[in-house]
Amino acid sequence: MQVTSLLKQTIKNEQLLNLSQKVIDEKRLTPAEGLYLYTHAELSLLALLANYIREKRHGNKTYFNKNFHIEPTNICVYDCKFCSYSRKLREKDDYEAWELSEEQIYDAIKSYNNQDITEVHIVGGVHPKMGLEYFKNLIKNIKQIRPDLHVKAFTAVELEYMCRKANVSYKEGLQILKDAGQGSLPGGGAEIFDETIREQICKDKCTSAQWLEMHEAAHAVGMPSNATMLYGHLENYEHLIDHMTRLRDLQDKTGGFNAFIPLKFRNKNNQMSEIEEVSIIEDLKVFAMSRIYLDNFNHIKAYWPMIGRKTTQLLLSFGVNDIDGTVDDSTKIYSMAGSEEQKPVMTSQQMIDLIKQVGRQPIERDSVYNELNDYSVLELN
Ligand code: V47
Ligand code: SF4
Repeated sequence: MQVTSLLKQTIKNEQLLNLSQKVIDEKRLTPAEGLYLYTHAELSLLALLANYIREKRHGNKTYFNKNFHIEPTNICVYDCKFCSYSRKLREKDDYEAWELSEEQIYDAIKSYNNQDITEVHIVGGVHPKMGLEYFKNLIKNIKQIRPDLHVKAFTAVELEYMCRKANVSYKEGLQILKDAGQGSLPGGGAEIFDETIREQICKDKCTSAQWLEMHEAAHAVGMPSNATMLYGHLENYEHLIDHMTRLRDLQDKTGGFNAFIPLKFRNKNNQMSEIEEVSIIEDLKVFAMSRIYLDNFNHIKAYWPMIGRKTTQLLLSFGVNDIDGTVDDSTKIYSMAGSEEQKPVMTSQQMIDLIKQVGRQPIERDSVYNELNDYSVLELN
């Protein structure tokens, strides 16, 4: 398709016109071209291009799932400067530090026994005493209680620590967890791959190379995963393009990523609180550029507990085709960092309404994007 005469009349910059044509023709942007688009394009052009690709690929389909989280602990050996959630072991009497017992975790799983929930998302702080063996048994027991539940668990940061302590390779560690019943990996811990920024915001946890290596190993043993990108702090557009380029390269190699999830830095109660949160314009830009640049990621997800429901609705016109799940007020990472969603819970009906209100088609999916129910034609029973 040719760039229309309307675009030609509105965009006077020849290079922007050429890049727009390239995106419309589904040709891959180089890092330099991505950076040019990031720095020169109006938000309206990014929206147009991102929505064009989104609709070409998914039409109006907008995915959500029925899930909840378990955060076994917020005690963490690391000290990420943006984290509002973690506490040190010595602060255990602190009412804000928690460590769930196995029984508490199994009770949480059992409390969903009569509900058609399909996924549990398990992540937490990196606790010095919870290792590979502990989590292997935990997953085994969870699967015994609820065999149909998909277990999406552990960021690459938690996994790197577990494997190192257990003295096993990434592949060996992941295979043990897979055999216990783990289905996939969430995308956390990626933050920003650029080493100079990483050094300033989270220098003590797994490196960018280790994060990528862990996900490559997961894909090799047959576990798909997601990828995140923490934006709106010290980074600039070059760092965002570099981050996405490293992910795009790995996706070319393995094809194992399901979704890309930009995460907006929230500034309450952490060591980076002096940094102002970016505007909604920036949010829309980051998501639209993700859709445009990451041509080999099928799904761009807006995680509503972090970005809020209203922005999530807007983002459905800026490249996003997935809004995560019902969550059921089971995660504290974002409420503790100051998100407007202080009690993140949406019923399935609310998720369906949110999607329908902006003219999109609500599709319930499972954790690997098989379509389960099309709520544009079905009524929730
Ligand atoms: O890696 C922590 C982020 C991530 C803050 O894969 C913060 O489906 C902003 O990765 N401001 C963990 N972000 C959560 C995560 C995730 C969430 C939902 C779905 C999926 C998925 C993955 O939370 C961390 C870090 O990047 N984070 N603190 C903060 N103050
Ligand atoms: Fe620990 Fe994760 Fe918080 Fe970093 S972001 S301090 S690894 S809980």
